Amino acid sequence: MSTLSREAVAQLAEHLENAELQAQDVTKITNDYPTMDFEDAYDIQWEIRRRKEARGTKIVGMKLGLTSWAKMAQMGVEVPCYGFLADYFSCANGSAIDTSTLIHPKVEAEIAFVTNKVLTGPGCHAADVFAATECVLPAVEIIDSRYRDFKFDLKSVVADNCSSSRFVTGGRSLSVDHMDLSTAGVVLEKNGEIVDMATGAAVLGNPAESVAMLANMLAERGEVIPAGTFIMTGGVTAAVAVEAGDCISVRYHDLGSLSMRFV
Ligand code: 0L1
Ligand code: MG
Repeated sequence: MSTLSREAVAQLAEHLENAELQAQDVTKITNDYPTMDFEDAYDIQWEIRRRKEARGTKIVGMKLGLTSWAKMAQMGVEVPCYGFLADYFSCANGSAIDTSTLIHPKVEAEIAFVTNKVLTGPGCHAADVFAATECVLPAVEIIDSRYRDFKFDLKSVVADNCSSSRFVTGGRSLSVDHMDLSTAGVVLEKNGEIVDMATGAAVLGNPAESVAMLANMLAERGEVIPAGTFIMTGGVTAAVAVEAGDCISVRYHDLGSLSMRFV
């Protein structure tokens, strides 16, 4: 049940989107709206999405955040969240990412899905996801919370599009029949040194569970995952802070590798 007026939702969406576009950090919005609920938070996120689409920005995918137990514990939250990916978030594999447009970026290694059938909740489960998957491929998310020093609570994060900022994908796509995602290994290197390793099981036991969770969460708003949706399922590794001068390289079992540098 929403608690915020339409005016407050619109004003908070403008506030958070401006923080993103101007790379200016802000304090968490629940400081001023302590009684706002999750429906309000998603209302603000969907209003940010509507604002971007009204200016001609295309939505090119969805992301789940906080889908690993380790990351939920690190951030002090207990449930995952979802956000959208805008066209200008997409950066080519091997590209240089401009940190002057970001506040305090961090990178996360993820496994992404592309669907080929609509997925509808409630009750969507991993088997539905496997049956509706065109391919899986590697992805690296660059998160950039608009909140000062990454200090937030989950409602504030949801309103802020779950810190979505940039992403890199590419590598090699595979049919989900040809790999066991839960044991697929990922090695994350920063400036030539290994900083984290994980397997797909870090994400809810299997990243397909994350896609099912997205379908079930969208159903609460009467939304579905359309066929052909690119979905990033959440970090298998911890989020690693980066700054200008850093190079990131991620190697995936069977799915090739991704790299980027920050300038
Ligand atoms: O993609 C993510 O897991 C990030 C979710 C938002 C929380 C954060 O900024 O760490
Ligand atoms: Mg992520």
